[in-house]
Amino acid sequence: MPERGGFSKAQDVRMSQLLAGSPKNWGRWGPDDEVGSLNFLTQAEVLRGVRAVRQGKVVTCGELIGNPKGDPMFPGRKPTVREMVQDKNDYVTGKATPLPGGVEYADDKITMFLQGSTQIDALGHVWYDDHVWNGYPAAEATAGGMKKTSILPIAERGIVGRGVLLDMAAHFGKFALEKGDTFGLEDMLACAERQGVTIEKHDILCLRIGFLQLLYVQGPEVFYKDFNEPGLTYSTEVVDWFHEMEIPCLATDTISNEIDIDPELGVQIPLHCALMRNLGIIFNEICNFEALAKDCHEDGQWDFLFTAAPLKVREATGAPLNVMVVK
Ligand code: UVW
Repeated sequence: MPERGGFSKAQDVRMSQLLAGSPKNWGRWGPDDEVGSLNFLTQAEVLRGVRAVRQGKVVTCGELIGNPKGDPMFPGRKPTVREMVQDKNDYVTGKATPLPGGVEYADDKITMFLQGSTQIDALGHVWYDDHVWNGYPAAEATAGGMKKTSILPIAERGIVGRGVLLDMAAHFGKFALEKGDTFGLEDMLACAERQGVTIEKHDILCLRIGFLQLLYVQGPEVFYKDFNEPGLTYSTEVVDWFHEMEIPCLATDTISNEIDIDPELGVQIPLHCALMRNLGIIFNEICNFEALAKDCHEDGQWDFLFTAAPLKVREATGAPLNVMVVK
């Protein structure tokens, strides 16, 4: 068994070294699988999620697109642009002609990064060692569009099961975790205990970090300076726990679902590699858990039916959606 610990920043750690002995679900659901750990969400698991519905409350967890205060974006990506294509003025100026019967309509379009708001990553979105989820060669899988492990199989299947929210920011006594703040498995379990909720096998794990809300408070200049999102940190214990608990989906209100740059190792987004690429866990990013967390603090119910279905975009690396939970 390859060594799984003992690495340090000084060693210029490669992901292939770090994760050499890390568990993998490749082949577990056959050589053609493209939905990974969503396979854990069987009909029985959907019904377990339905049993978490006890009040009939519906909360949506999509982030606002086109927020005048800015859309939270991974550096390098461009904000979403929504343009009006036709409005009432076009009829007034004669640019547009009413439909037969005198009906008029407005139209618009958006240009956006598919990863530029609340979205689900395709399983092939991130890789190392030239292979994406399930062992597909990255060169073939991603050539000019995702030929394998695109968002489409996930969009066709949908994500429905029992979800649990952990308010990690509140656990640390903060409104929001700040750049570079990290936490690990023990913190998540302590948070669950404090909230009085049990994380069960096959649960969809939702983490509130609060960090993206700081964009609206601080403004983009301060928010993006020395950008290093806070979040869950890589460790063998974290990876083994996700593996043993057979977690199908990790949803957070940050852009990357993990601390961007590991403070100990200096590597970037190792959990994308260990959890998404190796275990096939679906990443749902840039959720807005503000309303959900507020509601959970008020009624003490931290579990719910979690439902999500990204848009069916052909060959895409990810796709936006509006996550919806029912309590
Ligand atoms: C990267 O930033 C590379 O990915 P994600 O949007 O999944 O965080």
